[in-house]
Amino acid sequence: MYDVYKIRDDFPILKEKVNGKNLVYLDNAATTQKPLSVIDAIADYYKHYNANVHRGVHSLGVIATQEYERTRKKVANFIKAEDSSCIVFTKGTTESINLVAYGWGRKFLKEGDEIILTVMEHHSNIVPWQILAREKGLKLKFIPLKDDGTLDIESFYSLITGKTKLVGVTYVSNVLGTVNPIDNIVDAAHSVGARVLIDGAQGIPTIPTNVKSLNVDFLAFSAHKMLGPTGVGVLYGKREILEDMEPLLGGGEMIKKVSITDSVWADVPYRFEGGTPNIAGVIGFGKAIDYLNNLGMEEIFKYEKLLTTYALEKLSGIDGLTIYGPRDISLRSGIISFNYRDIHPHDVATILDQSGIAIRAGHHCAQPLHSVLGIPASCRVSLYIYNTKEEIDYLVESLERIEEVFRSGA
Ligand code: C6P
Repeated sequence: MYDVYKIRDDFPILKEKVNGKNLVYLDNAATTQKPLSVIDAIADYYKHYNANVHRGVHSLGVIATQEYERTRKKVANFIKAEDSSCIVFTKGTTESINLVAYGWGRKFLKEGDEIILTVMEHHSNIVPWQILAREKGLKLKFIPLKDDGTLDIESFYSLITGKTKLVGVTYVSNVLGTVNPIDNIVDAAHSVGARVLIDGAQGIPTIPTNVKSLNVDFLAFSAHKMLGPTGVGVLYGKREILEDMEPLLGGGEMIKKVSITDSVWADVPYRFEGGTPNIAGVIGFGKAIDYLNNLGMEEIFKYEKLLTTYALEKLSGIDGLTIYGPRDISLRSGIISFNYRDIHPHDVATILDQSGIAIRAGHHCAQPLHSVLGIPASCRVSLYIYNTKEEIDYLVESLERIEEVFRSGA
């Protein structure tokens, strides 16, 4: 196992003080912190070889293009994709899912076709489908939850029909931490000829993943939730599916030939990367992947399980604290949402902030899930590679103090 205290030195922000206290950053599901190697790679690009990609023959343009494309190969290796042409750079998971909706869905779906999603989806994997459903007359169906916060797979089997054309499921819930059974879902969807889109925003950062053995058709994820910069995301698609898709953005970079009457699209993946991309961000993302690979994804996965087990045990000991999501560690990740007595989640987060602790409070862009849970909002702690048991102890102490503050009316 890697030495968590040692790797913390690689993250300059972890030495910051917030409200006079050491920063305890427990909002990793929103975005993770960045190691120096990522920050330096971005600065290096601007300092030493800032140029556009895939255009110039001059030396800087060649270096920038090589570095940009090197990240594409790293991403392909990271998720064990067939090859790097299956990797499309976008600006995040949201754009990747929209690209599937409009590049694939708008072309291939027709009135009466059905899409199955889950009630635990982030808005990013609901709203694009609602827009398309309105445009095309599609039917959206939702897999419900069981009481333990896992998906009701039996219901899923009964929702799936010959009309199902797409099943869109989050790998890991950004609220419950539930890890979904992707292989069962893929098998059932493929048995009726439906495509499968996995929202990997919260799964890819911690679960060692092989897209070939999972046999998913699409996988979307964001660099910023796995040590990389904001403004960079990935859509993985099986090559034969990408080749049949339409671009989302028309413009420079994504064409082979343009006349005033018509255009011919570039090959995949460039067809989907119209305009100047986030070059510095993609290069920085390459360093983030190096960093994760150096620690080892299996080790990261194990450490997250250890820390999550510890956090669940400690949080469960707090009187009046309700945790949502599975208790079985094999079914969940390091995202833990809860409510504390009848104290509003925003109050909890604001008071914890006074102790230097960053957590998220609200609906976490998953309002349908909160409706199912029967709550308007929740507090959310989300762990990552650099968090420690001591930070969890400090969180627990600080939560217990909130109770005292409220009881004393201070
Ligand atoms: N969830 C959270 O605090 P973007 O913003 O495009 O990088 O990722 C969107 C997204 C899609 N799916 C899931 C499961 C997600 O968790 C997110 C982002 C953040 O939970 C910000 S709302």
